[in-house]
Amino acid sequence: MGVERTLLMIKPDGVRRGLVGEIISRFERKGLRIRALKMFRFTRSMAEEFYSMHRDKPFFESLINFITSGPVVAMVLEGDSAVCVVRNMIGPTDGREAPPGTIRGDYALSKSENVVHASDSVENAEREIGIVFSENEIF
Ligand code: FUP
Repeated sequence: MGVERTLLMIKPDGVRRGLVGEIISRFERKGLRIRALKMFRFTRSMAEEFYSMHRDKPFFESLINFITSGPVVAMVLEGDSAVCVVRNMIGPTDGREAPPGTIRGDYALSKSENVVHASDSVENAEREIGIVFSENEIF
């Protein structure tokens, strides 16, 4: 609780489909502050570190292939209870099950290509922000 920072990332499918502006505007309208923002492409080793908790999962290889397939747009969002608020706004992992009104519910029809990523805890947020951004890129 209190003011938190979280990492929100528009995945390669979201960038390819031209959803960047639409997605960013949802978070701005909600009242979250953008503290950092950039477009970049994951290297393989950076992606493997980012998703290290999934290393032993059967979908790991396809996840790494997908997340390195094109540029992503990542941002640090800040606000009251930001981790939980942003997770609720993106919806559950599988776009087929995500309710309408959530980003995945409105734009995804897949569990693997699900448009966005958001940190699931304050600890993971700090870890992920540290992988993606350097201190002088955060305002
Ligand atoms: P989420 O926190 O909702 O992004 O979901 P997870 O941390 O469980 O999974 C991270 C990513 O792995 C998902 F966004 C997509 C991918 N994944 C699959 O491709 N297949 C699965 O069965 C589960 C996850």
